[in-house]
Amino acid sequence: SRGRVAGFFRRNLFVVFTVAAVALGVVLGFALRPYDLSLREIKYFAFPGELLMRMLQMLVLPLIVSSLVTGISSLDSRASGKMGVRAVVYYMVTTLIAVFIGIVIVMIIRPGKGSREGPVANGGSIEPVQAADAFLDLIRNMFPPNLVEACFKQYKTVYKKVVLTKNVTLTLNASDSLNATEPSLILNLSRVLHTVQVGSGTSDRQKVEPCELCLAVGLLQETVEETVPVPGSSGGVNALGLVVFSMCFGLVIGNMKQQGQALRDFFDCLNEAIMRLVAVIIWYAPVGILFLIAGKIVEMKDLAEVGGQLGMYTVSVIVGLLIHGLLVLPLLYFLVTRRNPYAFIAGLLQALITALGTSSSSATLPITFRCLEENNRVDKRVTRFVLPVGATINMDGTALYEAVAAIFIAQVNDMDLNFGQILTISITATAASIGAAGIPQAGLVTMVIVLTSVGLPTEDITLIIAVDWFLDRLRTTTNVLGDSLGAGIVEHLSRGELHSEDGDHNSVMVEN
Ligand code: DAS
Repeated sequence: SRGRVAGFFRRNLFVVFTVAAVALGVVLGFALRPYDLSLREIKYFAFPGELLMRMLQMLVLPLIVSSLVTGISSLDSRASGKMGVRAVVYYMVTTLIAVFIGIVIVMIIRPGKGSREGPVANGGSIEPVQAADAFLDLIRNMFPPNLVEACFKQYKTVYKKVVLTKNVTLTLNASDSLNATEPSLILNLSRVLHTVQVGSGTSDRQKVEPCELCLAVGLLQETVEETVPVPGSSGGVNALGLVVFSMCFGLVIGNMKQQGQALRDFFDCLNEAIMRLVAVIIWYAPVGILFLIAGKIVEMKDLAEVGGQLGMYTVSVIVGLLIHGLLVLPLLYFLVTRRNPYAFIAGLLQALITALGTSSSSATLPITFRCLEENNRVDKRVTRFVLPVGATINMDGTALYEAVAAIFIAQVNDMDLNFGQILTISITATAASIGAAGIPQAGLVTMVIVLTSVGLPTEDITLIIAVDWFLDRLRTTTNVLGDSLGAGIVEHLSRGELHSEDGDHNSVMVEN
């Protein structure tokens, strides 16, 4: 009936706008591709998208602190303890299921069989600019801007030479110096030392000053610090540390009965203020997502160059993510809550599309909160506790992707993995997904851990970099979906504690 349709559109106005924005972004992106915009022009064009990312990122730090402190201090330690255990068990179980699905799929489809394809093997023509810029983007997302700016100054010296020199050979001076005809090896993170030699392929190589950027890349090999941007400063705070601190702080002031009331009110008010800011930003989100998608479409390499193996690898990851995200997780939700999981997912559409547009689950966090609390009416005491932790350590999409990518690279190297190695990949893929930051392409970098654990060549990361910007969006969307369904499941399992808490609250109100 007309009334019902009108009601649907009014309730889902944002979703309708955002889906339209994604479609428009794709059309605009493809319309602009023939103009061969330079990377700088693309950056300017996509600025409205960058603006959305920065607005959301500004909210992440205060949101994580205020929601965790408020969420934990509003529950007694017994209830929050039980809720925490349920959340962590859910995270581990779903992440391991995701890894298992990934391994089964990649073993069935076997995308890596046959001779080696891909840019490194057949001397494909990766433009120095694209590879160098892919590298710069990767670094830019991983480190606090001040360190990155210092490196960029140094790197631009190299970068400028790379762009100006004809038929450039970019050699990453390593223990066994890697001589590559393309700078795609620039992503061979595990072997970069402190000098990058740039030359025109003749003997007159100029030795570039030791480059902080290589130092940063060397750090990248260790672990990817999971940083949350600090509003107004150029630094980042370690997200895991922030989550642990906020939980402890919430426990402490939760136990400071009357004395802690002022602080509890302060953080509750801060959380409320943040969510009101989100209500404003959500109007701008469709515009930002339009430009984020369009900018990426203009920038991406010709899909025609994506070889058969890479195509089958992409299909493997997508099939795995769809099975996990649209079948396994909803089934789990239904088994626990006996409710329709797809109605729950319908309420999340705005967050899922934001994850698709930003490819960052931490930037999507404010929208995820709003969808769960406003659309799905999940108890705030659950979302405030479960979401910040989930967005930091629960990444089903990333775990599945890393298992598939590692086994794909083994297949390309004609390396038969025994059961022990498959088990190692499962464990390191799970650990790498916990360690991965909720920022773009974090999963690509933590994959170094998985490859190294089974002796696979880390430079083969470059085989899959061409499609990573696209798969990152899908795995980030799966990550957000996993966190959100987790909140619904934990709420259902904790309804006993929550009602008794309500009972206590009501009884206190009556006394007052
Ligand atoms: N982009 C990351 C996220 O935000 C996932 C990944 O890189 O694997 O969840």
